[in-house]
Amino acid sequence: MENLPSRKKGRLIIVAYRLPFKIVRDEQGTSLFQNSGGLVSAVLSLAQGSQNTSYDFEEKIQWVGYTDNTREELEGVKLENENFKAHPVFIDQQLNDNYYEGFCNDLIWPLFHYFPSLAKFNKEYFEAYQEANLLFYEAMKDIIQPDDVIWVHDYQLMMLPDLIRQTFPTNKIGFFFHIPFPSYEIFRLLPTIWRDAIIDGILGADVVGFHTNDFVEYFLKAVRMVIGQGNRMHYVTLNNRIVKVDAFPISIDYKKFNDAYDHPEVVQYRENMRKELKEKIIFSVDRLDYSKGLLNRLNGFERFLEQHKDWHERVSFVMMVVPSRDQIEQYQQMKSDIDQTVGRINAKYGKINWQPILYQYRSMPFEELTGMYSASDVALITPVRDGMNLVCKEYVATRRDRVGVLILSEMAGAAAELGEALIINPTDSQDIADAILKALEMPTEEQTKRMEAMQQRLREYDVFAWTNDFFTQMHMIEQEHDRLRLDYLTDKDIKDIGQKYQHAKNRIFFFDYDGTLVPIVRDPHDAIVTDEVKSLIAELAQRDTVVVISGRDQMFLEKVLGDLPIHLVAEHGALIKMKEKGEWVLNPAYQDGWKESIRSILDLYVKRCPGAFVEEKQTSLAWHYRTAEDQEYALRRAQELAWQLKNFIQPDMSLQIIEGNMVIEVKKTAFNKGTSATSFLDGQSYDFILAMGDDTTDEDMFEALPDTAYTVKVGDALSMAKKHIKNQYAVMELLNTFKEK
Ligand code: ADQ
Repeated sequence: MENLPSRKKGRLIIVAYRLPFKIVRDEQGTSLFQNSGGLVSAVLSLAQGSQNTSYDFEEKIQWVGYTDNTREELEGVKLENENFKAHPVFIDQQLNDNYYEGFCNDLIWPLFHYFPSLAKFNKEYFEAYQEANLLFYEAMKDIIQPDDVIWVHDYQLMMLPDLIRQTFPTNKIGFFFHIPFPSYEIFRLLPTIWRDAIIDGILGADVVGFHTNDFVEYFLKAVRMVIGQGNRMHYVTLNNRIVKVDAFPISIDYKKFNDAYDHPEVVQYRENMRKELKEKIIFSVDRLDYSKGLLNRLNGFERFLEQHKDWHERVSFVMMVVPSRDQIEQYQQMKSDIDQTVGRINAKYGKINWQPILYQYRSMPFEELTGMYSASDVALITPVRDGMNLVCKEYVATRRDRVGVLILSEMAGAAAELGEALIINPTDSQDIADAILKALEMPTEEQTKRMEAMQQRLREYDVFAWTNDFFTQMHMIEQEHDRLRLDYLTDKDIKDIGQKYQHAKNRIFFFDYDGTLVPIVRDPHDAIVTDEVKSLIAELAQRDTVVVISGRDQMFLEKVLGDLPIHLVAEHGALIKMKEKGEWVLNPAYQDGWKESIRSILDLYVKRCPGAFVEEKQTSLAWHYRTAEDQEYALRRAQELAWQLKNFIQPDMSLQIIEGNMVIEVKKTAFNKGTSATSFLDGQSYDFILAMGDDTTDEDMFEALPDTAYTVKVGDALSMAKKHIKNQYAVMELLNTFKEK
């Protein structure tokens, strides 16, 4: 990790759909019952500072969230306990029905869990979602102070980060997404305006977190497709800021679950269960939800009973389901399907003294939950889609005795971390049945070996490490912002540069071509440098060293600038013409033999996009779409192409994709404008260096040049250059100041 400056001060504001405590009013007054969920303990650890290396939060945690109490009920009530100060958001019933039950749970939840047929695309839902997000913003806008760090949670608040950002441009905002972010094929089912609003909303944050790398990739693809913005190492560059998108797999309070094993009540509960139930216990616990694969699980268990009569009367499957969202029709239907299936299986296989499935529809207190975890031989966790799934982590953490077998769906985010579990496909009943048999027959030593490996991982990355990880990223993005800036050259700067130039003895200029020496035009062939610019460069070249570094090929550069006494660099550093030698030389780091496979992909996209064309340069391939007939369509194709190339190109191919202005280019990674520029400094002692460019590829040059260099970005995209200049005409004005007076 890079060196971090000392811990930052400020308050922490959490925004989540719900407040962290239930507010109960009776004759005695008002009581606050604090939740014991994972997020609450994680956030508390942040505030206590013990686990958090980046921030030193002051005061109590401010928590903004919905309450079902009315404004009148809470009039004059002190909404705080020793840890939290609550800022309630009041949403009236009808709005909440359309917002929370509707847009959140009747559209986003099913769609993002890959149940598009259950998703309801109601216009009123979307309007209510916007309105409710605004209510959250209204509830917090008056409490935000300059140093506050804001952490927004989950799919109920996707538009909130941008709402805050509009008025509070400098506050640090984090956003964490607790459910799967789906592949673009699913995401694009949302109406265009909705998906634009969701992506814009989330990108208001500085750091955007998901549970797994897959979700990160899917989100980045959605960003690329919706706003046309790519990313560099998970950083998305917006006009004047950057957003870091990364995976932070949420975890649990490992110690709390591990310690529970020896708690007297838990020990008692475990012993009772072992006495009362059969030789082996299989256990599952979830909220009632179609994403949790409850019916698939029952089918798998039934298949097991059908195929393994020798296990009849020896195994009990305890299935606990927590009531959830039972106002929604699909959930009611699912509950009745589960009731019926359990009834049918028990009737078919049960005996007077044996009920194969013990099913209960209720919540469990912590001691009972951990008692069941520690009594069970097998935990059977089979979601058909789950952002992470904490139940499987809790099961592993509770097993202080280091035995027990976890059967886990490959569709849970947690499967990426818990490879020692028996990983199954939840839609395949046979797979589940086979895993149950394997688990019941697994020797104790093997159980321990697998359990220990999983425990070690969870012990090291518990929920406190998770929050620390997130806030370290929040802190680091501040440093990153300091590196990238948007400062325009002032008249005074120009005067200072002019004076430095006059006093320097050995001077060198690096110029990009398109967008710097010539304006960007529709047809690249028309970008011919004017006589005025040429004479300015020619004059500079009499006294100073001038290098033009471009992505263009050598023929073009030769045609437009070949007659000037300057160095020319073509194809981002692959070909160099030194002015003294006057001939083009291939960079020795270049290796051929890669173009064929890439060319066929680019050609395919030419067929798919009328007007686009492939340019084959000596050392790179470029797919241009500036000339495409339908620009909007071409942009979508370009985004798809970039995505496909990214998936196709393996690290050992040493190829790089450059998304330039209306062009996608593939080239070798062995050189770039940075390595090329610095090669001109080797063995020389320049006391005046000035580099100018407008393209993303010029960033390599800005980064590589020494600190003493003047680096100037043309345009207003965030850059590593020290200064910005408005456009190509301003470049001319600047160059004019170097003219001999
Ligand atoms: P959930 O869909 O709620 O969370 P999960 O991660 O499994 O799913 O968390 C459920 C929690 O509820 C666990 O802490 C569990 O102990 C508790 N629980 C379940 N059944 C219970 C019962 N009968 N009685 C008492 N407690 C019970 C969403 C996403 C997940 C993601 C989490 C956290 O859907 O994918 O892991 O957020 O980001």
